[in-house]
Amino acid sequence: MVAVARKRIPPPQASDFESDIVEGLRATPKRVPAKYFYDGAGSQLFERITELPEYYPTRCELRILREHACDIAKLIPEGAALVEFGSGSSKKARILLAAAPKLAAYVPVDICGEMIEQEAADLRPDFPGLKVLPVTADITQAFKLPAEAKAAPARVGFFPGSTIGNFEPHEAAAFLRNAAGILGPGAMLIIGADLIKPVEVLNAAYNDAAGVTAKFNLNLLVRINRELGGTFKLDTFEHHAFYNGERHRIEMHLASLKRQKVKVAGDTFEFRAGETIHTENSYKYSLASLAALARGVGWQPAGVWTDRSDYFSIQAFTLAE
Ligand code: AVI
Repeated sequence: MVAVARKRIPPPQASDFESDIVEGLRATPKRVPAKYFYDGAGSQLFERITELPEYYPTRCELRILREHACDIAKLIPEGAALVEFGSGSSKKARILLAAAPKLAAYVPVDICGEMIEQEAADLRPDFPGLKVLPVTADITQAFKLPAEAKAAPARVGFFPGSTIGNFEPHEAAAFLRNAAGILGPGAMLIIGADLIKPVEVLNAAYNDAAGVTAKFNLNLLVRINRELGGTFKLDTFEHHAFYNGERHRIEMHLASLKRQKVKVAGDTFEFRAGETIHTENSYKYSLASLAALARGVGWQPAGVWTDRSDYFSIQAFTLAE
């Protein structure tokens, strides 16, 4: 008898979203990774957050960039390539690109390939001398730069938006280490980081009067209901955001208003009244604490700019040759 090799059919794989959500809801305390906020509706809600009167970070960062673009540009070597980590709309990079005509290339890097290809097409006519070389990649992992960016005399990383604040401190250190590996010896890195400030200002920024941040937080449950057959009743969960002064972070949670059971992806999860799902941390740094984190993985402080209230910072670091 001839043995016939049976083709092994792999079992259907749960998506990362499904396995991360189920694992997070099984954990104690319950948690969900903040990266899942950004579906179509979540991204639009975040755009609205950036325009809220209470949400100062975006306004402060744009102001610092506009006021100090020339000083920042002075640190950028002739012929360098600017590599933006998680570029999105490239709105902030445009300010640097306009102030530093000596840049030879711009490499926007984002997980959403479609969006950066579109942004690249929009940028090219505005900066005709610049090579725009989009890369689709996860910025927390190692990825290769295009040959032209590798061959440039220097590479300058750009990581605005205080996205570094949404990483746990060990993840932030890992990001800085990964960026050093990608950009290589002699590189520079320009980071936008939110600063520690009076607790009332912080709490207001994440509890806006119009309720947009609450909607942004609750949209996670809408997404779980839609994509994973969840049975969350939105009016039985409430947005909670507060500054945790010991850990220098805003914590966002969704609190169950009653004892209840919820189904997600075929599993049942029990909630006590008042029990929360921890949905986001937004770490706030001091100039010294971010510098210490960066120094720990080889980046040396090279420049700092803040707004008049010292609410937000743009910080530059360099790597030894
Ligand atoms: C994207 N990130 C820097 C925002 C922040 O402030 O941590 C996300 C956000 N969460 C609530 N409001 C804004």
